[in-house]
Amino acid sequence: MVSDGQVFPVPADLARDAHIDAAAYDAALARVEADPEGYWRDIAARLDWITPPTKIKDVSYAKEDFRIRWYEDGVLNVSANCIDRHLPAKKDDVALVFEGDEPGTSSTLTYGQLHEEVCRMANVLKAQGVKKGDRVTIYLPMVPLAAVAMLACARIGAVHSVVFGGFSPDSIAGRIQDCASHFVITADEGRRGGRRVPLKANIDEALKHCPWVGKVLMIRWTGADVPLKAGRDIVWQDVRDTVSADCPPEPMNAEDPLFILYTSGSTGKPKGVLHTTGGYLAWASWTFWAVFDYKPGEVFWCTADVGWVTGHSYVVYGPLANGGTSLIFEGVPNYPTPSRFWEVIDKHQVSIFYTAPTALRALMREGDAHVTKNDLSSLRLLGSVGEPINPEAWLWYHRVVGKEKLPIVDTWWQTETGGMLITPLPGATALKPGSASKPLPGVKPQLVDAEGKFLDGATEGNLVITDSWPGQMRTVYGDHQRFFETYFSTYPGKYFTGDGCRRDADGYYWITGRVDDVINVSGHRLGTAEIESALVAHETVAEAAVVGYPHDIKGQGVYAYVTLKAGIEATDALRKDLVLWVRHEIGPFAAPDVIQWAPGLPKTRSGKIMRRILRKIAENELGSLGDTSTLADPSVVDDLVKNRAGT
Ligand code: 6R9
Repeated sequence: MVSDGQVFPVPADLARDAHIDAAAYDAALARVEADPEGYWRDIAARLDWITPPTKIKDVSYAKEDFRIRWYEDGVLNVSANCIDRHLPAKKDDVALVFEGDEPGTSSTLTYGQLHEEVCRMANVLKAQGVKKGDRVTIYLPMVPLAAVAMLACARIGAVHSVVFGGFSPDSIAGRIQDCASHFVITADEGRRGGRRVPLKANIDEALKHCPWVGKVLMIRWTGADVPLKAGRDIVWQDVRDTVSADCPPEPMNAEDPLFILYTSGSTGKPKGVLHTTGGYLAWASWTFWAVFDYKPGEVFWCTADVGWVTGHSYVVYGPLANGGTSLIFEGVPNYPTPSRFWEVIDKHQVSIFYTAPTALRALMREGDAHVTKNDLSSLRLLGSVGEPINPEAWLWYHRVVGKEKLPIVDTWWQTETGGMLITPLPGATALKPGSASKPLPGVKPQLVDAEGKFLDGATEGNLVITDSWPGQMRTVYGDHQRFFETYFSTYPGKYFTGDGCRRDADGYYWITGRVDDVINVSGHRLGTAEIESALVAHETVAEAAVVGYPHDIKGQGVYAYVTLKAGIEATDALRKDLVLWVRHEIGPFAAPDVIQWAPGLPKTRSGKIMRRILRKIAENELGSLGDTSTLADPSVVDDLVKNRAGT
């Protein structure tokens, strides 16, 4: 590994002013061992409780008495914690900065204004019959009203399910069905990279399969002339002023659900990851404060969409729970030019910038001048999330964006974890390019072998977490059994992350990527099974197997092996058709990069597809295909190797 030896110490000035320096980190590690109850109580004390919790933690990962509960007798409201508690002191402070897709379109929302918008939307939801515990599906562009919609749900105790604006009508319908939501919040259209996204049209299409959805609240955003369905569709701008500008926050139990967020696993349909109120917010709030070392008045910019967990925790809940200023960007990194990110940083004087390696790799290719022609002196700290960052991209980020001065926090976490678990603390942790470094205090990672045996010292294995933290997911919505089976049955008594990982002699963790059938394409998490089922739903396809392969920009690309039905001709036109089909079935980001026609797939005699071999062929590691003798028909491998598609 090129950079193992390279270590970047903590800059002295940063350590001096940081919330947590090396001594404080060590003290926290010692405290959480000596007095876990007290440590976790203090984390919860960051929040404003209506009734502070007296029960702190009640967790068992064992099958017989499986349960995960944090702060279970506490009462609070998330929206009150994100807004009301900062009032009146921060009434005129900016909560959200908005930067539109087109340069020159920006605006701000103060905490006072945010309070009014959230209260009004909460009252509209109530007036339309939405009650505590109801699920509300949100399908919006990256605009401040997306945060408002989430907080409005939280205010009245409704459970939001945000669906990323890139998902297709079919994917939306599946997510509405799974949680039986009766209410949808959307916009006429979104904007992205100079193009329009037909959000309302996608909802209309999705709702053909969800006739029980009684109401759609549509925000006029681009002003496009979209049809409205009488009796079902309501326009936000028409109803906003018909309701009161005040809405008392609903007292919620700490373990009441806050949101559902669908994410891909190795098998089956996407899972509804459920997060609850107290533990999730405590963890989002503390990690934002600790890892970004956030100071009042700073502008924080996380480029993730609110449709993903990173947007939930670090665009909306973490920053606002800290009374911070969060920037919401509607656009993409390369529109209108590859300078856009850096121009936005100068324009809004961003202090802390948090993005994904895939964006950095794409921008790195465009040359340094796009970055260096901007000032960037407002920046104080950089962050990375979503996939392993290769040392080359890390070093470029550090040198060109960070002028060799700014620390980079490479934060490892998952939808399931609610917030960061393994990450440097900028004032405490020396950095190694490509390593997410060390666990946060109270987080207990271990590496295990295939049998679940703990591996000590410098080693490589599967990453498990042996004890709970407040932000841990509580269940798979509607399928508690699946929650247990997916995460706690592979290695009994431990939470299995699905990631492979190496630990070096200094105890630094290096995530090596997923060890299951999940792939990470441009930081978007995709189940290969989902893409396969989309492909076989096409009338020409008999069978399909999808694997990931290394992709320079996206991290991983989608490589699909497709067996056509008898008599169907394998043409380039059909190949294009299938790519479009997957875009249409799931969303553009899931489209295969490569389709290889496969007369047969390598299967064991019991009919199981040997993905290991397919992965090797896709990765062009033809010398290490391994043992193919157990295959029902070893000759299919020769054909696949011979006709391998160039990547
Ligand atoms: C937050 C988020 C989770 C998966 C995770 C891992 C990968 C995320 C990473 C990282 C290496 C990092 N991942 N952060 N790998 N270094 N800093 O991305 O959630 O969409 O659920 O994806 O992403 O493989 O298991 P999610």
